[in-house]
Amino acid sequence: MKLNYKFLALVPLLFLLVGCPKDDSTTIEIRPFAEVYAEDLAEIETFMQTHTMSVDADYNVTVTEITATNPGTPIKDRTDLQFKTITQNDINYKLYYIKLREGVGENPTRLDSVYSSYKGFKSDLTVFDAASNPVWFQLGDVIQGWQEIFPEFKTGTYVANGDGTVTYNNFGAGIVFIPSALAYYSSSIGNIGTYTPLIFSFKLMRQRYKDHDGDKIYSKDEYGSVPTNVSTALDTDGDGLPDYKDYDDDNDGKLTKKELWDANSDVDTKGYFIFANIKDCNNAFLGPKRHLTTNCQ
Ligand SMILES: [Ca+2]
Ligand SMILES: [Ca+2]
Ligand SMILES: [Ca+2]
Repeated sequence: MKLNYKFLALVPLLFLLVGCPKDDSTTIEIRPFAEVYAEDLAEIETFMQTHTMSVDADYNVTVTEITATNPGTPIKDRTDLQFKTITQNDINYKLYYIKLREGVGENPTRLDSVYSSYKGFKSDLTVFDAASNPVWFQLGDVIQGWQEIFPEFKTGTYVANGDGTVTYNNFGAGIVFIPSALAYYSSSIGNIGTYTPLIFSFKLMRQRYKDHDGDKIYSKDEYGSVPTNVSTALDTDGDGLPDYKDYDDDNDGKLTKKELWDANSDVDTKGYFIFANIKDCNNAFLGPKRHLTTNCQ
């Protein structure tokens, strides 16, 4: 078996974008999604029934097994436990999570970058990866479970202390229980075996909106509605390249950025076009935005 790793600089295990292609000599059996999910869900729900968690003042989470000498409320019985349903492979995956604190700043979308500290562990409490100091990464480069959960949280505030350190306050913090199909599934990565549900506690300090095609419209705005699934991204000209990756959304030969500059479209303090203020061909808001209309330059 050959593994392809795409490394981001100076980052630990979580940040691997992993492919697991077959080579000529090895056949990898991919198990049915429904069969694996049934096992994963049972493992996750059993874990939540048999374990309890504590949270310190800085939102560090400690999970321990419930025993006679270590009693506690099962995670499954916590009133703040909730789940998000992710539908794919004809399966409604339950992504259980707890919002310890939502945060007070911005919600990233799955297209954006986040600055996060985290701890990842398996249901036997083995920690396979952790970053106690926050690190940046693009959600598009990491496991799907992260792309799904981070948009549910907000960033915090931060102050520079003048000595090179920064203090973060009121950041989002949580824990998430990820079925293997939303993680590495059939791949074996480090000490994460195949078909392994993963558990993460995490904090969301900051986020950065991305502009994939450099047209000065944030990807989150070009995507379409609220990003929930990559396959729903808008592709105005139908060329297979979604608007957020397309320099010329309406394929009229004039760059999106140039169309909007020439029309004196409003920009924010960072020079990005204010999406809500982009007008249509008639300088109104009644029709499709001007850069999405081929006869309007
Ligand atoms: Ca853009
Ligand atoms: Ca396109
Ligand atoms: Ca155009």
